[in-house]
Amino acid sequence: MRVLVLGGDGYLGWPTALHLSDGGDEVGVVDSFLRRSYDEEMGVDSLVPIEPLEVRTAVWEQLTGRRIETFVGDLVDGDFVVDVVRRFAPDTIVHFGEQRSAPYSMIDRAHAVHTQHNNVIGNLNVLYAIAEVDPSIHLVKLGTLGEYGTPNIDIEEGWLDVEHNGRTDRMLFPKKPGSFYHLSKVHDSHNIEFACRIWGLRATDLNQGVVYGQQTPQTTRDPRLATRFDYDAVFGTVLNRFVIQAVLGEPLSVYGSGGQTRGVIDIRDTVECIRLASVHPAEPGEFRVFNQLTESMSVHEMAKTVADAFPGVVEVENVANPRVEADQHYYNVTFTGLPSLGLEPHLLSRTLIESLFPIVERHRDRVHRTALAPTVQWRSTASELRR
Ligand code: NAD
Ligand code: USQ
Repeated sequence: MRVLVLGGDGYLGWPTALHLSDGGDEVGVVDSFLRRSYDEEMGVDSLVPIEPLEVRTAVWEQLTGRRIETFVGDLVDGDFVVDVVRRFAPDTIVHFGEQRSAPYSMIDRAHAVHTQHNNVIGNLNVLYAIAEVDPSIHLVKLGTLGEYGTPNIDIEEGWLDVEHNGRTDRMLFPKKPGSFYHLSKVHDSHNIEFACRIWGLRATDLNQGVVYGQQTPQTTRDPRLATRFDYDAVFGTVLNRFVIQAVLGEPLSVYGSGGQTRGVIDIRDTVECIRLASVHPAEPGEFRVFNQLTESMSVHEMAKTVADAFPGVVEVENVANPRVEADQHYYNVTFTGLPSLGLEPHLLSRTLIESLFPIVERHRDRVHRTALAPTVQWRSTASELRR
């Protein structure tokens, strides 16, 4: 297959590009390096040092003989997107290329507008490029489990059979997301479903849970192939942050009571899910949705799992929740699509001990401890950022 990975310089896009290239696919990567510019804006850096994209691809080619073509540009520029899709002529486009932090989107008006403009317009340009260049291209789009929120009913895979006043229909599952970032994903999903319906495009929307981990079998072949690992309160995700806090001897920052429950997934399972979705494409006209998680647990259980696995003393602290979210709720996510395609999940407790604690120990001196404390307040329309 020829696979174009949008956002291929990011935390998940880079290891996915390597995983697919290693499996024999012809891979191209598109990125504007927007994520690297957020580091400068926030005054932080990935815990694990990362090389520029051209170094990464050169090292991969030296080691494997496999070339990854790179295209540097902005998905918000529609002409650029059409040009790349025409030149690379992919069978599959995997779309990771969005602003992906909920706290970043909630800083203030400018950051909310940037997030929705970047994500919604970029995705719309991708849909137009596919429709104009080759409608048979399969779009594999990274959505998020948080699109659904925490409804008091089972969460189905994207669609819901509804009976109302004696009539029935199959509707998109109702969404109640928790940030302007998560809302941008809902808007994307609606635009994709519409494009499948009107132009007959084929798409898989992967509603993925919170990812943890930093290593895949490909990224560990050379330190220069490492992917990023974020720990700060804006871009760091909960499990990665808890691991870093445990190693540094800082208390694990459980927001509120910690009863809020989320789906989680190991980075090695993320890249494999993308491969599985790509080799088993949606049908023409089909808007297929998979929920992409391997375990679900409350934030309190996540903290306990990290504390139990860590070979030392760990303190857990309940801090005032900067977000607006339910912390006592029903949560039952249907998750059948990807296991039916053959996914065999990794489990959190093993990954912590075998991979995550040693990585953090190796790079602990790079942590800016002040960046660990949450600064973005959901209830404020203009949060103060501490640097
Ligand atoms: P990331 O920020 O590390 O990577 C995203 C990449 O996309 C970056 O390299 C960035 O420069 C690029 N990008 C963003 N906007 C762009 C644009 N307009 N043009 C070109 N490139 C652009 O994020 P990630 O953690 O790798 O997440 C990738 C995707 O997966 C996102 O869409 C995110 O919403 C989704 N996701 C992530 C997680 C997680 O826990 N990390 C969980 C669920 C879903
Ligand atoms: N949380 C804590 N303590 C922390 C950090 C977070 O208790 O130090 C809590 C949050 O309040 C939230 C949960 O942990 O309830 C998850 O927070 P997160 O920052 O790990 O994840 P989130 O903001 O939801 O976003 C991340 C990724 C995003 C992806 C999403 C998947 O940044 O790109 O879409 O996970 S999901 O949550 O399933 O929508």
